[in-house]
Amino acid sequence: MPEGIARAWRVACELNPALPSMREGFFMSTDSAPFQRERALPMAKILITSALPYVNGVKHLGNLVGSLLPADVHARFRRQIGDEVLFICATDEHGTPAELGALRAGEAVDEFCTRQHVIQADIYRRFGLSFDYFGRTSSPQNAVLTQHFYRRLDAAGLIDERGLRQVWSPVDQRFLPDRYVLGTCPHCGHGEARGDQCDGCGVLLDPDELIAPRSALSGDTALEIRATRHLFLRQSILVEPLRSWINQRNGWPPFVVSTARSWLTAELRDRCITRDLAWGIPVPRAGFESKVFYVWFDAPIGYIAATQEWAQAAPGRDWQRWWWQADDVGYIQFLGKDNVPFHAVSFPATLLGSGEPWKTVDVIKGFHWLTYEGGKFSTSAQRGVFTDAALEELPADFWRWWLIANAPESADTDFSVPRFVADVNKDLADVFGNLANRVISFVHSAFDGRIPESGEPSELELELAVELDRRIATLRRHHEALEFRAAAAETRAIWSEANAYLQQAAPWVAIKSDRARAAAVTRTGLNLVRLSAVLAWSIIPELSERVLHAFGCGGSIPDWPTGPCLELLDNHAGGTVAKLAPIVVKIDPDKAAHLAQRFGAA
Ligand code: B3M
Ligand code: ZN
Repeated sequence: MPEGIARAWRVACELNPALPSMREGFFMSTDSAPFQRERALPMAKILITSALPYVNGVKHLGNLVGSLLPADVHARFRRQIGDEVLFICATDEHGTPAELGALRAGEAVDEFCTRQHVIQADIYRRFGLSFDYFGRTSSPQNAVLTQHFYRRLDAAGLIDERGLRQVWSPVDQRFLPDRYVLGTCPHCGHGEARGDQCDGCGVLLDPDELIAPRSALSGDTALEIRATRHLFLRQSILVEPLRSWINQRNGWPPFVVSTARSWLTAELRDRCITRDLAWGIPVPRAGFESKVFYVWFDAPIGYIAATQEWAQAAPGRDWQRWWWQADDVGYIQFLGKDNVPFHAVSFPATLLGSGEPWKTVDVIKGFHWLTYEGGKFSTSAQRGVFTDAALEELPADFWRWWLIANAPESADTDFSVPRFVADVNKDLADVFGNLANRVISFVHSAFDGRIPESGEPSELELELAVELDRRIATLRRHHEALEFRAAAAETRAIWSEANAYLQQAAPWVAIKSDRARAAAVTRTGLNLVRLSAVLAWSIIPELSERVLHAFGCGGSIPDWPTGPCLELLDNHAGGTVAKLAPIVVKIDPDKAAHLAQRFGAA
């Protein structure tokens, strides 16, 4: 340990007797003990899935923040701390939304899905979502696996064939799913009510309640009610295994636990897992040739199937170590609150009911809604900020930052253009961007772009280091506990701390009288900038990369800092720092007005 640091450390101990990491030999150790706190999930192999976005169209910011983005931030963080991560997602391609989407687009369903999958994959790439694999539930793997689960459940006596009465269209020559039947709502008179729900008054409906029902496909009004047969998963007899499974889980947000429990206490209904659709996974059973599995039966199986796709895409990959007898894997699912019952009850029912050693989820991180200027984001009504439009306007990290800093974790959060613009300008431009650009331009004007080596840390740097040690430990705890808003707030607090230090230490003043002091402060400032970028990388990867590139260390996963900050801040390895163009350009009033006009709720 350099003598200067050792001396400084002794002073730090005097300054702060409560220092957690004050043990003998601390500096010698390269382990991360001071930062190792109790972790929500202490395993080092982490499987992460985001709810699978429906293929039927470009998603809005609410979909992004409700599953995809926090999953990405967590995957990135886990990679930074050295965990082995597998981050899997896919498009959810079956069911009526895909069929209707294709119908509207005038395309064959499979072509429609292929095209939409590519569009979504491209958007997520541009948002920096670091999936290990982005698959499709229409893959052959998913068909094989879904049929496998059906057979296992059937063999276990968990499948029941039951007669139902359903709407038949003579013109379409098919049974119509509830939402394919349109008509007048008996409650509010809305003329475009669907057979499952009225968008006029929100009431849940059955198709036979509609006045003057007609087919959404052909307009056929000569609809009949005919007998048909469907398969039911007998969830009711799985209540006790499910209850004890849920009781063994930890770290779920309270609302996720209560949603799951409410499904298990209210008499759990058997679930119809087949549909009269042409598009979907065929049901391997006599008499079911014209039917497919219900989209919500095959979609979560898609997590496993997409892992198989990933494994088949390159040699040396093993999907089973993530899903089969994988007790050493920590599995976290990210999803919006409407998806909780399917992940906390239905999918576990499939996995447990199979009687096979499949990996089930450890932590379900559910999210509330992002509302849009006081109302609902809506894909069907095209209301809100859509992910493609968002990227046309501003860099991905602007959106990523705001969404994570305002993630709807414990309640709904409202998006509004003025709030978004104010927050981004303040946090990213005034605090983060300003910090990076100010320090890097100073090292160029005063030290030729070289990280200065002279000068020693003073008490000011010691206090700063002690404070940062504490803050970095806190930040890591927030990430580990999946507390996204708190993680963003702590990240911002670290940037502010860095700015406050520079304001106080003022190297641009010191340089006039004490070059060694200016050197020490500049070195500290540069390391603060680098550290700020490393700590923010999971949330704003692109901005962070630009900063790290200036230090010659971009392009790879930046390791989470494990040493004491006093050492980190005094580091002069690396030699030079490249010039850095302003990394965050503020959203000016004209642009803000344009955003308000384009995205403002009319
Ligand atoms: N596609 C619904 C949704 O995007 C559905 C999720 C499937 S997760 C297996 O909200
Ligand atoms: Zn109505």
